[in-house]
Amino acid sequence: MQLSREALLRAYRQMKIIREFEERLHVEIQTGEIAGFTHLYCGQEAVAVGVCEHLSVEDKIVSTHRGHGHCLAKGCDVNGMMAEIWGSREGLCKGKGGSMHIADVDQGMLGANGIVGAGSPIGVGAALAAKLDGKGSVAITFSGDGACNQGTTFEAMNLAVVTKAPCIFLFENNHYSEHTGFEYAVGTQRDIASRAEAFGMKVWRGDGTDFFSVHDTMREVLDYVRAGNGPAAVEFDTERFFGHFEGDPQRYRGPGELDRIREMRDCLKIFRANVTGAKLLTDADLDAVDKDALEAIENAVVAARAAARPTPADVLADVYIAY
Ligand SMILES: Cc1ncc(C[n+]2csc(CCOP(=O)(O)OP(=O)(O)O)c2C)c(N)n1
Ligand SMILES: [Mg+2]
Repeated sequence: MQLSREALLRAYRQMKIIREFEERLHVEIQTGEIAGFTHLYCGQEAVAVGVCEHLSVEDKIVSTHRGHGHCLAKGCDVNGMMAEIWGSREGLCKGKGGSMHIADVDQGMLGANGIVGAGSPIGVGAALAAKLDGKGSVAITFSGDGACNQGTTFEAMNLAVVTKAPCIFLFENNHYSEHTGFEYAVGTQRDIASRAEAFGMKVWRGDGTDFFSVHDTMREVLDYVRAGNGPAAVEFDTERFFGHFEGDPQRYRGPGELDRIREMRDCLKIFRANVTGAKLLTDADLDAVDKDALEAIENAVVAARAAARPTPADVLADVYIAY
């Protein structure tokens, strides 16, 4: 299905915002101003955006330790995200979550997660709630190629099948689990989707470096799950441009690998080539979005840097719900 000019510009802007957010964090983290561990999503933007452009706030997503892109794509505020990572009181979680524990329930973003594989059971719970609501909304759990080996993921997939939960198990195969290649660590012949299929659900596969492949694939997956057929799984082949965490020297990469993926497998370059080649948008249209996204990120950094930090008196607030 052909997307409107407005939808194409929006998708590109979302991807570009994530890219600039991550590229800027990569620089800012080296100043020492940002505390905590950070895993950058740069390179995988087409997956988060190709998925979330189909969703409403009623649909829930559950993210991972590499969650900034999922949050931004699902509608979390850029300034609130940046302030959260800076540890500010004005952050989305008042500066208490930081990079790996950002959540925004109002946007249907149920949380990033420091525990690999912990998101899948949460997603099944959200999907069961959606099933009870009966309004056709879904839950999507993002997982990596590493998380596909976790027992929690297996249990969640089985539970979703037997309860016919409208849950989508979405695997972003970026070829590494920390420093371990998926060729070594995933026993099913490099194939994650077939593993999900063995649990009794329908599966799809797509090219995670191509926004259109993700978006088209997700239209089919979502139609299937929203129609009440139970869960589904989808595997997208993608690339991460930075280390596993910020500071990772990446000695496990092959010679020239990073240059090659930045050159050949960059979802932003691929999007630009596709839409300009098909004369849907011009380079000038996209350059204007680039400029706008850069400004938005610059403003977010200035605001985050100036924002107040939590005080000692804030420490025990928001820990427990008050009834
Ligand atoms: C239960 C658990 N085991 C190990 C870790 C340490 N750890 C953090 S991220 C990660 C790799 C995850 O790989 P993958 O699922 O492919 O996600 P990616 O980092 O590629 O996005 C590991 C082993 C953890 N956080 N939780
Ligand atoms: Mg991985």
